[in-house]
Amino acid sequence: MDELTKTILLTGFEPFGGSQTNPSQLVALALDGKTIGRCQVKSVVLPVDRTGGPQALLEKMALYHPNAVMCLGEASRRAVVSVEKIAVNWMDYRIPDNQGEQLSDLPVDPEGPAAYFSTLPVREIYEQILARGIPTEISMSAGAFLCNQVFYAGLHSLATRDLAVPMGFIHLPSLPEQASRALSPYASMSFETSLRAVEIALDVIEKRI
Ligand code: PCA
Repeated sequence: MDELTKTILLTGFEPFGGSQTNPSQLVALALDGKTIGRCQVKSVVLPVDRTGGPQALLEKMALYHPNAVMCLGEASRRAVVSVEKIAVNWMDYRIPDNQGEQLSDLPVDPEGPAAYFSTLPVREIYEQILARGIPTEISMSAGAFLCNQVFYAGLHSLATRDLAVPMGFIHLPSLPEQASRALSPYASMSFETSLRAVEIALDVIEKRI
């Protein structure tokens, strides 16, 4: 029997912006402890909090020493799975975080570079998800809220410590139950489809680490 020698840290976010749920949290928790090839998935739910969010990610990275990091978030009103290519050194929250703080026009790290590329195989993940019949895209912006901030903070931490641990981010659409309750209903994706997309991404990552 193959030994489980590798760890993939998988993160989701708690609900935010008045929502009761977050698909990224549900998908991350559904995969916690799962075995993918030689890898074990360790899942964590991050707070939507300007300090607590990045802090929780960096703490779990220090605790688990993962071989890869895959972060998930919800992008409400996006219709397809978004495999993020770029994290930018900019925070310009469109809504307050769960502590009521709304940061405007600030760097994630004043010492850091303008941006980082994802260090996961973005195009391959996108192609594999698409090949399995799930609508997806390569996205060139993870926004300027907590998802981008955590994505940037993780990549910056790995880069400044010279750690060759691949890290990336996937945004998931809202769930049908969220999108149908909005004043003007919008596009959504079922939990099962989002879960499958993330499993496909983890399969690609497993083969690379
Ligand atoms: N989505 C937000 C933050 C938490 C989440 O799930 C974002 O796109 O920044």
